[in-house]
Amino acid sequence: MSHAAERLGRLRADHEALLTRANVPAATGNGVYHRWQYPVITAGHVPLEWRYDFNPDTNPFMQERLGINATFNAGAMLWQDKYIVVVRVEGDDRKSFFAIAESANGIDNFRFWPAPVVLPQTDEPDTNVYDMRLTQHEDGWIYGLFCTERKDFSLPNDTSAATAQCGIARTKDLVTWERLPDLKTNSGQQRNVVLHPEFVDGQYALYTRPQDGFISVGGGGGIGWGLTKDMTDPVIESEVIVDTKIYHTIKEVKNGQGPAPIKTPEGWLHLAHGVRNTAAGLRYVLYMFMTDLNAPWKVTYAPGGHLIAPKGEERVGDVSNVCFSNGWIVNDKEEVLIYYASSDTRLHVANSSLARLVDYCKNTPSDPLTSAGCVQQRLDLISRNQAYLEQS
Ligand code: M1P
Repeated sequence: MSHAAERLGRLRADHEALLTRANVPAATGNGVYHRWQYPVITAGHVPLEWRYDFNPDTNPFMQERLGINATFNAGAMLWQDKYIVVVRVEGDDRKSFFAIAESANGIDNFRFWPAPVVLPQTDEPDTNVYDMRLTQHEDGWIYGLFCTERKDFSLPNDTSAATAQCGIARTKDLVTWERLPDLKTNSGQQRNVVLHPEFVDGQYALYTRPQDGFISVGGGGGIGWGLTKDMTDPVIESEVIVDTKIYHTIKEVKNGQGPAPIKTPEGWLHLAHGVRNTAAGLRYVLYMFMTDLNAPWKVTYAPGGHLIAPKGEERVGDVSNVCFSNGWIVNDKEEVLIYYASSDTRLHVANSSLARLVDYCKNTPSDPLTSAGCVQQRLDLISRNQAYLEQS
């Protein structure tokens, strides 16, 4: 057997072992959600035929020809009884693309579909695309909203200058995608735009994230909300802020809507990311809030602090100290699987339930915004516990 053939055999065996590895629940959680020991998708999960030239004549050393750097920030949905994630796959060349992987239980054994998503282009081609949010809209389409990044030609000599806007595609089968025009708003740039699953006042409703620059949101105050009549000509004339950034909180620098919200009898459940600055750079954590069933732009419950923050190995990666989520799934048992990425490198799952997440949102005290207020919250909890222990 040639060296190339023997090496390919070993690569295949290792790949299959990774794909079929059973996931294991992590040690006791906090009662809100449960982490799992292994990431659900890593760069190593990407099919070998996307990376290697299998022909020993053209690849005698069986070298990786097109490497994969990271697999992260995935949209998610149930599709034909399978848990589907639309993964941001990033090549060694830094460009991201979308690829779908599926699993029978949503916890392990994810396998990519045979080929990446072919995303049609607009008249202004994307340089880079990432972070697709999937929405099964009541109009019958599945929409994928994502960030389209292009060179900022107003700064021709700055090779880092970029612009971010909301790209839009839709599909009925997750295989063939129709590209729609990019979203137009009155904000300079947009990222983390998400389509609400229902019409509001007969219009499409979108969560936005107005921002002045590519990284800095500047005057853009938080997660926004706007309406558009037509997704084939998507224009938002005015945005209101649903959830603002606030000094000395987990969302002091910026925030962004995660996946499309989940409808419950008690309101819409939202997952979002909040960003604060530290001496070691930005820290991204996940947090939740709920909005009114009939007015999804009005916050009804805002639990203080983070839901999920990067922990242990999750803290290290290409962009360290980052938790980010743009996908979650509710199954028919009302379990909620939260797909979150760590440090822009790999994808994890945490499981919870609608009941637990609603309880979390309704009963976790809001951030009192001062140390003295936080001490008072602890004192109240301690005295309630003392009273409970004395009478039980
Ligand atoms: O690197 C962390 C995240 O940074 C961006 O998010 P935001 O627009 O909120 O700053 C995105 O590029 C996201 O993909 C990335 O995970």
